[in-house]
Amino acid sequence: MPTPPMNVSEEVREALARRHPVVALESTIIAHGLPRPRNLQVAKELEAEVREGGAVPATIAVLDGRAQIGLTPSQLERIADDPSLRKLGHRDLAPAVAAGADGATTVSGTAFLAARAGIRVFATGGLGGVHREWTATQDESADLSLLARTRITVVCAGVKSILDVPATLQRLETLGVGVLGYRTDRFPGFYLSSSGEPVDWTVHEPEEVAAAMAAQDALGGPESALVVGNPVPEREQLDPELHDRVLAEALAACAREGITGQAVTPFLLGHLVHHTDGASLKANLAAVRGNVRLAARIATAWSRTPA
Ligand code: PSU
Ligand code: MN
Repeated sequence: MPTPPMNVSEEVREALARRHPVVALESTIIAHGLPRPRNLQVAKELEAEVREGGAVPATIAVLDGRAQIGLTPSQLERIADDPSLRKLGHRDLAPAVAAGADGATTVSGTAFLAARAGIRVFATGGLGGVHREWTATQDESADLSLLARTRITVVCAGVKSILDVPATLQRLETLGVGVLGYRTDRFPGFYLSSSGEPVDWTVHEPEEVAAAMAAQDALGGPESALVVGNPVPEREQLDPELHDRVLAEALAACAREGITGQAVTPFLLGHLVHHTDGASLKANLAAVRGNVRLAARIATAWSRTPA
């Protein structure tokens, strides 16, 4: 067997070997989801939050055709600074490796690589999902199908509210991906605390998430993920009226400008930041920070769960 084109940083490797808590972080949110130069600062803050929570951060990206699990400060800068950096879903990993390319990994790319490296807990902002207008475009993020066959726990503030949330929840059900609401019986709404949609399972402590993870393993396959929906606190959410109005404008602009494929999500997120005067960015950051903190606690509870 050839060795996989993957470098696991020494810190992450040691932590995994000792069963010390590790939290995977994605790089697309840094490269394509947040405005420069704030994005680099956020990338560092997120890693610091993981450390404060007693876990080791493993930010994941592809550099010079090799998957990097755990980035050095200068590698993190490369991800944040390069405006032409590619966005890599899991299907893009092989071409990127073969081409010796650089790229930021999405939820699907990150979850795949994290699981390959033996990392069980992953924090992001909002998952990708089914786009509105799906009947015309069939645009459904590859995040969903990858999570249906990858044993990883993803802590997120729901799915991005730019999407068709009920359709995305339906797809998660069809694909057999478990969804837990963290201290809520409503699926979170990314920029908003609640999407208004119900979730079937509510947990209140990280230990309960770890128990569900252990039960997944005890039951055996299929190797699906566990989604933990962690709402942004209400006082930090985007004003729902502003959200609905600006999102409607963003969707109209997206259609008018003929934006398609991988460009849709960054376009919509960017439009919201601009047209809410940064209020959507604040809510997005609050959501991601909360998720990273909770992920560190879940990884800690998981590290204490008997193997
Ligand atoms: N969460 C955020 N901002 C982001 C993303 C998630 O707060 O930019 C990224 C993730 O990497 C996710 C991707 O996988 O958006 C979804 O893109 P698409 O819809 O093209 O699959
Ligand atoms: Mn898409």
